[in-house]
Amino acid sequence: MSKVTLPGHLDVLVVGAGFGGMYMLHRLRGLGLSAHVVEAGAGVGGTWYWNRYPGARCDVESMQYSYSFLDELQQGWRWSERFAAQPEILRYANHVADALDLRRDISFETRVTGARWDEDAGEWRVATDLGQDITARHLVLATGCLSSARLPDIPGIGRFAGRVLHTGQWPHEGVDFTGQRVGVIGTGSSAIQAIPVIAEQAARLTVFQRTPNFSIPSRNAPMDEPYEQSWKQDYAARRAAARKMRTGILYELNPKSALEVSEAEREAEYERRWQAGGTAFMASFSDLLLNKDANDTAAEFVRRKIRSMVQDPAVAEALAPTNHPIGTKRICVDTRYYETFNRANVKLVNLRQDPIEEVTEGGIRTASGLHEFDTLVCATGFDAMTGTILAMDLRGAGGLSLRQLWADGPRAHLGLMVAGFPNMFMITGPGSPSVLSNMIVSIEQHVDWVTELLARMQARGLTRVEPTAEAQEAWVAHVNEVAHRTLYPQANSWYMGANIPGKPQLFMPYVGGVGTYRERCDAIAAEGYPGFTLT
Ligand code: N01
Repeated sequence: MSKVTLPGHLDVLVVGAGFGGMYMLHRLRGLGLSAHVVEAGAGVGGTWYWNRYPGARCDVESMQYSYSFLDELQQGWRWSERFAAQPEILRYANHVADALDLRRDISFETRVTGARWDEDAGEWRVATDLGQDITARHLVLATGCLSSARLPDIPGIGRFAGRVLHTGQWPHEGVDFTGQRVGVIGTGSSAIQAIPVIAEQAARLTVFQRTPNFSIPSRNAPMDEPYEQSWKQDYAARRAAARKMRTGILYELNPKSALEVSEAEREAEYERRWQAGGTAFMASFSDLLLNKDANDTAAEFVRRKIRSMVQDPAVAEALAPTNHPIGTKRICVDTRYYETFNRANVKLVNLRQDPIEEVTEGGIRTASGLHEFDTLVCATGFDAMTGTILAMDLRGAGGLSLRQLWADGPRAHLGLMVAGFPNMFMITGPGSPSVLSNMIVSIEQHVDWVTELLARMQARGLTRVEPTAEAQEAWVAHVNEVAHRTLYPQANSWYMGANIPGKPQLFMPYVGGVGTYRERCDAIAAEGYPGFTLT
């Protein structure tokens, strides 16, 4: 790949060449602005560039997990499976980059280390790890919500003599586990996808579980052609409908409460959804995330399924989650996850009863003894939503540090902009639906909103935009208030920052729904941006 020269001055600098940064670049070109993307990886695709672990697959159906802004693209591209696997999604990202000729404006293998707002010049001064110093009137952080991989803080982890891998930084050449003894720490979405695939290859697999998770079978299958055609013939209407949904995903929502129907009807609905597969299970009834009694019925259904799939009753009990309402941690979607624990070569270590003491040269020592292996896979998650933004030293007006400003948790207006940080936009930032939604739907909405704002500023000769502190505080309070109407805050999840020791705990994404959020953003634009100062 030929190296692209990073211009010294730009209208807009975009950080990140995942789906957010790629679409942002395309729209900025459309405005005739000089725009450039800086990307840490060697290629486009963001999440799908980094997360190459075995079994990595999207939990939003392929027909919906794709850009909608270009009809030729959505008509021409053909997905091979109901839920696309990581290599195919990465091919899609590269296909889009080719089709839109994006790479000529992307500097790869370059990381933004910090940016400082220069009030006199009215622009950002951006620094990279290659020592570049770029000025840009606007800065767009399209840095992803799950892009700061986190290794566990376990004593001795540096001593392990074998290979230590993180699912979110998987080697590009792949890993052959044949004949190996493998340890996996974690049982979140990444682990639940990786474990069945690793188990088939490895000689022995030991899974270290601290918190069991609820997982629904994906029922993944090769793409059904009539189904694909039904989408393609009706794409515009279906995309429009999806944009109004709470999650940005078009699926059947049952308007009934789980508590208003008979036990038989409830069971039949859960069974039907279980057989259909995927996250739509959480739409079985309207109040599963609002009412604990309703939620308990769904949680108990899944626990019964786990008990029926896992042969050893003690292992089944250890795998059955009881410490959080179903769905309040991101629900997982799997292919033969629970059944994998019936294999003779797979062992579950329940860290609640048998905690880790240390990592040794040969493996992990728990209270009950040493578990030896050759490779340690850490499926231990991310410093979510704020980690990558705060890894950069961002300084707003008057030298205000974002790290200091967010010391008690992120504060942003609409999850899009931060008071005191003029002309800095976040794509799917904290306080927006982001990780509770189909990310591509939310990305397109944010990018379109930012593009429209920049176009209007261009047309009126305006150069500076910033949210007011009052509007921001009102939005932050609203995000918090809506979250507390739900069961979400009852789980120690990464949504709450609970997976990072010392991280402030508050519910970061906006739970009010993609449709409601879009209406709010659109109304603000239509009314001339109340809550923002434009000069
Ligand atoms: O990370 P996680 P992930 N000792 O944070 C455990 C998206 N995603 O990469 O719960 C022992 O969920 C931790 O235990 P606990 C999706 O949004 C989507 O799996 O903290 N264990 C937990 O089990 C998802 O939610 C897809 O007690 C330790 C695990 O590691 C998000 O990414 C696929 C530990 C981390 O789970 C993150 O998922 C993959 C320690 N010291 C990911 N530290 C799909 O679209 C951590 N753990 C399907």
